[in-house]
Amino acid sequence: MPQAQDRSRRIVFTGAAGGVGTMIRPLLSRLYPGLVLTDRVAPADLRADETFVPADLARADEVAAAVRGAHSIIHFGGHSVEGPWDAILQANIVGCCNLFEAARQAGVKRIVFASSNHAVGFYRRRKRIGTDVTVRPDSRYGVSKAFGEALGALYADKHGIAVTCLRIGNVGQRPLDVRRLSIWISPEDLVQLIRIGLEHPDVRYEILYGASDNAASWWDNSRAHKLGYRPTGRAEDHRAHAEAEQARIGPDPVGDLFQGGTFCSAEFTNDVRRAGP
Ligand code: 15L
Repeated sequence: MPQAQDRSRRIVFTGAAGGVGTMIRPLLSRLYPGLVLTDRVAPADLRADETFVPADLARADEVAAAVRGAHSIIHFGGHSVEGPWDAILQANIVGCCNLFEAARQAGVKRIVFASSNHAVGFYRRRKRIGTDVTVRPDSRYGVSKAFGEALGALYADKHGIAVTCLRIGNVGQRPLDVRRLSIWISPEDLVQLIRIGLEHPDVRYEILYGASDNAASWWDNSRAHKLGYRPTGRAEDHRAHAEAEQARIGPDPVGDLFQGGTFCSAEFTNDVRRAGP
């Protein structure tokens, strides 16, 4: 891992009150004292020593106010599951445009963007994929994450912002089912990846998989390892729990074929032989 850089630099964390935001906020605050939190509503357990700036990502003026004076941004805000187009458009597409543009205008140097495995969810489970594959989104949500990755590349190449896109699997204390044995990431490992995005001197534009040390992984995460990632979570340590949960869920004839699971089977009207690489 790179050594922590000057921690007095202002770092803004969007989505601080969301599910993943709530899990990693204490770890991030410890690493980066003075972290500025933003979301539409304040986290329920906001502490006196934490700074919160309310902002709706769909409102350019509010986003600009939230990122003013920032050196770096951890962008985890937005709609975090599948939803109707209007919700995805506003929160994730307009929201991402507002965020990257406000960052450029504010002179932000680094952005870590929470992308998702659903940008590539239609790859088959028997495929091992790297970060250089064509995106194959499994949902409107997945399309919005692919958009965010593309926007990140534009701002990296055109404006020199160091952008790291984390294609996050599923964050939690342990894998929830058999699919998550392949894509699970512990909060601690996710924070390691965020640190690489905020601190590693070689970052210009990176796509890294947000996964712990999972024996059943579908992803080649060698670039993350090259940048110093040393995950400590091991999905296999939780296999018995994941299999017991899976037995209760039952089969999904479409979702079980593809990496994105239920995001693929939802609204599916195709023939499975014609779907996904
Ligand atoms: C995601 O991207 C979602 O934010 C999360 O809610 C989970 O659905 C996760 O993917 C997953 O694939 O398990």
